[in-house]
Amino acid sequence: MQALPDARELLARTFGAGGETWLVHAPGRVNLIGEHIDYHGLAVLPMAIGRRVRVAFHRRDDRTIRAASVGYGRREFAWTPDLAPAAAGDWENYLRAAARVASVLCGERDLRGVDAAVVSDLPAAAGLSSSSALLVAFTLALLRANGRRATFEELMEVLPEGEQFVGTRGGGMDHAASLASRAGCASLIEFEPLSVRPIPVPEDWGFLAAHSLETAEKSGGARHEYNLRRQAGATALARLGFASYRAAIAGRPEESAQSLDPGPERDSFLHVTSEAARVKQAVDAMVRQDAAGFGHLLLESHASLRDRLKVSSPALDRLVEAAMESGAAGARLTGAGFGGCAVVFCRKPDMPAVRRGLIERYYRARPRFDEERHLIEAVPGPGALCPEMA
Ligand code: NG1
Repeated sequence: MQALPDARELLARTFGAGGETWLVHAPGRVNLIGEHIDYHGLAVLPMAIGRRVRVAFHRRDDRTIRAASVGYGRREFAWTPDLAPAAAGDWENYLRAAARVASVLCGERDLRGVDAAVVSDLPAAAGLSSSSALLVAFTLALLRANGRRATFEELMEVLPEGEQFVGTRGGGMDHAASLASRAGCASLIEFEPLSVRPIPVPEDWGFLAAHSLETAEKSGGARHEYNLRRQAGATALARLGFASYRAAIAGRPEESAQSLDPGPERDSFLHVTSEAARVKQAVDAMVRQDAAGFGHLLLESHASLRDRLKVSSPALDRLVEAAMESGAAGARLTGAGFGGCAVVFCRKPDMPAVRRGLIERYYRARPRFDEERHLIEAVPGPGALCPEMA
């Protein structure tokens, strides 16, 4: 991968020296387990990673927002109360979503825009939440430019909603992980009520985020499919007469599912309820340092995403298989699916062999492969609100 420009330097080069320069960061995340269940209010276990979006900015005296990003170009718009989306798929939508979110938190009066440079070492559309990291980082920049310090809870009230501006009816996992993760820990994120419990990752456990080399353009084609999965799960719940998935899980979900017709609704219901149980078991396995048990749960999660929710792809299935053939303890697709990354879990001493095996078995035949970009060691890092990110 090309060396990234320094965000401050890009800011000065694009918009001039300006006044005081501020910098905010927001990391991407890899979800270890708990897929396609956050939007049903169920707990998930992601961790923030070292790769992140950085925004360097100057505060302006008017309500104009100007931003530049290498590879995505320059954008400019007026920060008005009634911001509408830009063209579908345009990165300006994340800036506009951040402006909407920030104006809810700041109130509408006397808003100050920014000149900003955005730099990221997170591959886009890869299931590593580069889009949420951009939304989080740009929101924090706008808040800071307006002297508003928002709490984690306040941000979580508005960020997931803000993302829907880009067309995805997602959950809050990515924003919570990007904001509140702790270094060295995975984050058990619960919703209703919102909480984040850091779960220390055993010292000798390692994770790779391995790209399938097929992109998951969630603001484009995969968006519709993603929303259909959410819809199917919600319809199944309503048909069974449960008020929430928590209530369904408290009963006997496997038996309840029998009264649904075979098809996407029943499959979604079974995926969601079984995945919720796997998250709990995975936390226990991590706390007990039971690598074999944890790895097995990742494989079960992948099978459920592939066979029931049908969000995997032949490439992701092959990648998971290649990881296991290479000595991994477990692997599964991570994020929404439809392409993007798999998370590969192994003992740290086995990581070099797993990496080599993946290159040999999966990437060798794929010339687009760039190790720096597509086979990333996911080291559990701090979230944007952690003191070490200030
Ligand atoms: P990705 O596609 O990795 O950003 C999406 C959602 C998550 C969650 C996962 C599936 C957004 C911003 N993110 O993640 O909330 O639902 O899919 O588990 O919509």
